[in-house]
Amino acid sequence: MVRRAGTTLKDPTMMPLPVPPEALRLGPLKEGAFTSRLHSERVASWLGLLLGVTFTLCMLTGLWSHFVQHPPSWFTVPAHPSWLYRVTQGVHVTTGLAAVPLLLAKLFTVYPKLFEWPPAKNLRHATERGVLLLLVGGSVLQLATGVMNIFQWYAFGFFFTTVHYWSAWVVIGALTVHVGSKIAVARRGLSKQSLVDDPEPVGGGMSRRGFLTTTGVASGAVVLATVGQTVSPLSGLSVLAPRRPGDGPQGLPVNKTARAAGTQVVEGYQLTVVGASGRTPVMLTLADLQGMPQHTVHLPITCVEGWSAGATWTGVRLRDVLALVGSDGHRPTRVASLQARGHYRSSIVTSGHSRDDLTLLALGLNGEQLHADHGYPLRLIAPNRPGVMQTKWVNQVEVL
Ligand SMILES: Nc1nc2c(c(=O)[nH]1)N[C@H]1C(S)=C(S)[C@@H](COP(=O)(O)O)O[C@H]1N2
Ligand SMILES: [Mo]
Repeated sequence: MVRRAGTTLKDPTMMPLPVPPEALRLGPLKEGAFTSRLHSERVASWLGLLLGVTFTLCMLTGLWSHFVQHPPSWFTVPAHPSWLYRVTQGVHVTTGLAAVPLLLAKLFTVYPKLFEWPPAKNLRHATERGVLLLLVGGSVLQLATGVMNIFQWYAFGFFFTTVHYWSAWVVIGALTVHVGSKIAVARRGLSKQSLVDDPEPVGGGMSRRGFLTTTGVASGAVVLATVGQTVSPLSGLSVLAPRRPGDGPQGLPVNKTARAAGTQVVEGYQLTVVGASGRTPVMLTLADLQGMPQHTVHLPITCVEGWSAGATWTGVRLRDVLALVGSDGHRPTRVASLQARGHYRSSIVTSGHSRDDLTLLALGLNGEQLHADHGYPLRLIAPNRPGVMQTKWVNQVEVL
């Protein structure tokens, strides 16, 4: 979008922008302030399409993750397929990361529009620009907090989950309005005709095609450098992933260590099982738990931050423990830990999971006794469930 006076277009591929009054023609408001051929509708449309696809996948999987962690009363999260959350959260984090280069390229392509003149032509135009502010601000916030969360860098002063979730709704709303108002422009930009109307300019510098290809390659490189944190065979490529399958004690990454959680001391351990009110709680020692029927399952830990790793777990079925206090697992159950503080010191298990054969209170991991950092002496492991809900250092099970 080269700024030009009037309607005398030398290059019909660039959008005409009216010029401000003489006195204001300074800096970016000057005529011809933006000369790059990359500020074109065709480039903006292609990047918009790619962003639309990555954002939609990222949002749907993100909403699913929120839903699973905060299920409404009418919904029971299914325990199967057991790998589902591993896939949806992998897609969430991967598409979010892929969107980073795409968003930067898109912002570069369209930023001359910031200096559009007049700033607001009418109410509709002013509203569209206001919504754009929310869209750009919200998207930058989403991607920045998401990336920071992956690296567990909580430099912001707010609780990540709440801000990431609510700003997602702002982005969804603003994106819907934006796509609605730009659909005609995007169609034109993506059509074959746009290649005729908007040919590759001759001369030096980067071509539009080259810019799009470079952005696509950057986005693909980001994906390859991180996707191995959940796709184990690619873990060797994952130079940017902070955690990979195989890292950590017993071949499994750790988010919170026993030291950080303050749960190293477990002398005289007992599991308290609290049934419906009126029933006497049942206390189980480690020997009691070891004396119950043992089961072995292969299930992944899937951290919401995007890493995941499969492992083999051995222990007692949650179902069998609940039966000791006369519960059939239909009521929600709180699984709590020795940890005194922290958001993830306990989790709720609903009937889809408590009644499932694969839901264990595990004593062993990959053929050994649980490592302290993996929740010794006892941890919850259930299928199709976020890592934050796989409570470690369990010392209480309570039917709600
Ligand atoms: N009590 C307790 N359990 C917890 C956590 C915690 O902070 N406290 N972190 C959870 C998170 S965020 C993840 S991803 C998994 C990590 O499991 P791992 O350390 O066995 O790999 O444990 C979960 N269980
Ligand atoms: Mo996690």
